[in-house]
Amino acid sequence: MKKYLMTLFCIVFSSLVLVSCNENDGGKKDAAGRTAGEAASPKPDGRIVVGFSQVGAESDWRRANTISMRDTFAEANGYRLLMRDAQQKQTNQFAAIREFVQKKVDYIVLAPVTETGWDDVLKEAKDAGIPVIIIDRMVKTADPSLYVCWVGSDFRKEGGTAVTWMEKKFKGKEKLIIAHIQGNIGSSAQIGRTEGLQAGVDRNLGWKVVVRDTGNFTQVQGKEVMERILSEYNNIDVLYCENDNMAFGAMKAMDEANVPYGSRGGVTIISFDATRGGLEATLAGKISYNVECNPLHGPRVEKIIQQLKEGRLPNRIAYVDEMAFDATTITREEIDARSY
Ligand code: GYE
Repeated sequence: MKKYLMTLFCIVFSSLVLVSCNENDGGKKDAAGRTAGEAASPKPDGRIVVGFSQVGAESDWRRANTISMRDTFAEANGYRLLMRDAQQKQTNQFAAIREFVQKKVDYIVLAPVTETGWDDVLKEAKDAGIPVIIIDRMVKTADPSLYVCWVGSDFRKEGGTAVTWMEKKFKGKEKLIIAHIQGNIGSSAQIGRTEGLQAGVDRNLGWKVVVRDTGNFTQVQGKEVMERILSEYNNIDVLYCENDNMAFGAMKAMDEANVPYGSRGGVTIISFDATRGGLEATLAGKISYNVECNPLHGPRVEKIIQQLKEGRLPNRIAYVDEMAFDATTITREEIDARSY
């Protein structure tokens, strides 16, 4: 009996030690020099104040992301959300972050338009003791401790998924003429999806990207870029389009120019995001392959904030799970299950 009690004591004691080792307490630094920061002091009304610098409202994906953040950080859930729409301009994001610092928000959430240029402004937030959480696209900073963590998609993997599908679909085809409409240059979503395609071009000798231009993730510019492409080329096999909204614009341009695409033959369209509209176009056979990108980051950010509140450091980098949809196999149920 005595032996049994001793063993039990040892197990309990060692697991307590393990737990306290796993959880970083607020003041301690981890390898990246991060701390969980001061536990947020609730404001007089008891709410946690979150400053959110959003990229803009350029796409359906972005709008779904905004709704997810608004729903999660609603007053009814004990939060006050200050959201600022940067209209795709980094300088507007600088101004928003400075405003949040001045207003002494408890947490800053940044969805950065591009990866670089953040060092100074994030240093200001750090000096003010406000933890910064990055979502969606990444930032590159010289000092890794300028933000606590990042959650978003593996954009390079998304590009790779699309390319694997292309390799299967066009196996044995000697020459493949590709037009490529990119997102905001310098954003992680653009960089990753472009790198994915480039890797495919590098290993498939017959693949030629004859035109590559940015449509900044918007429908209007997607259409403009496609009009320019059609004025120069009449032999495009594949349109690799870095989001659904630009694909909608491109399809409009092709409709107007009477250029066939999708299941009617002609141009094969590959798109990213797989929003409801994008999936409808996939089911209709207009977009042949649509790679999912999940915008529902609100609950993920809330989990991070809860961890920080408890003085724990969340994972430095967290990728979300994603899939892809093929026009020949997608079902109505899959679209109906989609909330955005
Ligand atoms: O694909 C696009 C949006 O960064 C993942 O930005 C995001 C991208 C998304 O405008 O539609």
